[in-house]
Amino acid sequence: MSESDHLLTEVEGHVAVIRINRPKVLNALNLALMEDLAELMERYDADDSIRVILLAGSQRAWAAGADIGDMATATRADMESRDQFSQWNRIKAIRKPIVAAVSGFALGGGCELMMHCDVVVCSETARIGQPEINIGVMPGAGGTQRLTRAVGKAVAMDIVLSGRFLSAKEAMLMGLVSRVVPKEHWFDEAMNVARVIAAKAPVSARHAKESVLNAEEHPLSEALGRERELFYMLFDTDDQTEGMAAFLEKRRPSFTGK
Ligand code: CO8
Repeated sequence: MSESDHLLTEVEGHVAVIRINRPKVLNALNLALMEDLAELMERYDADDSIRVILLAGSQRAWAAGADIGDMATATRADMESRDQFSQWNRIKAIRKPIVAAVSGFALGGGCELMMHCDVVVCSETARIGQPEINIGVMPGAGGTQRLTRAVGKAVAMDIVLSGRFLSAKEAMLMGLVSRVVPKEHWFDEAMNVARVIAAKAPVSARHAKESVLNAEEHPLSEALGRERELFYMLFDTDDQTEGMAAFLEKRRPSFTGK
């Protein structure tokens, strides 16, 4: 495992694991961490040997939000000149699947980071929310938009305006997380999901991710048009030939990402 101050990384097969590591502040997200996270993710996105990125917090906290200490005395001009959302845009642009392993607090910017991930595996202990209103601000990294698209207006309003924390079970019922598992399995189950996705055809995974995300951003007819294009493009890949041949020959496919 290699180590920076706030992010720990390791690679297992085709899965790159990044762990957020600021335990003293419950993995609060500061500018330097977000910059390093965006850079690491871009590096893995460009690395052909990596097929899936697994982003994890600790058992106690996925991330308890943006670092309040960094913002407490900031003015509007300070916040604008930091241009912190450019790091979030870089993470949004990652093309490979990102699996989130979430345990404990996923709050504010932590919930927003979770919503930037593609498959969210969540411990039954998770507490998820957008409590910015408790400290005199509001969500700023997509919390009012992605949350509303995921859970609908009435529930999003409740979460954003009351600042209450959801249990993992509630979040699951609302479609905000993909799976809830017993607390001792939160990381292993996320790793299993990452391994399963890493065994699939990588170009299919990238195209499928793009297409699902298009549902959030584009009108239906436009997104359907792009889906069709992405589908056709896969017929130019070796992995389509291999996948279908393997099925007909009743053997496991061996995907190369070509
Ligand atoms: N920032 C900085 N420090 C934090 C944060 C945070 N977000 N959350 C917790 N900490 C620190 C605490 O100050 C405390 O430090 P110390 O031990 O030095 O006193 C330590 O972590 C442990 O926290 P608590 O003692 O409070 O632990 P509890 O178990 O009692 O409570 C809670 C845990 C409920 C998670 C509580 O710490 C809490 O409410 N934290 C703040 C949650 C919050 O308001 N998050 C939203 C922040 S604003 C935001 O995310 C805006 C996003 C905008 C876009 C993103 C831009 C980057």
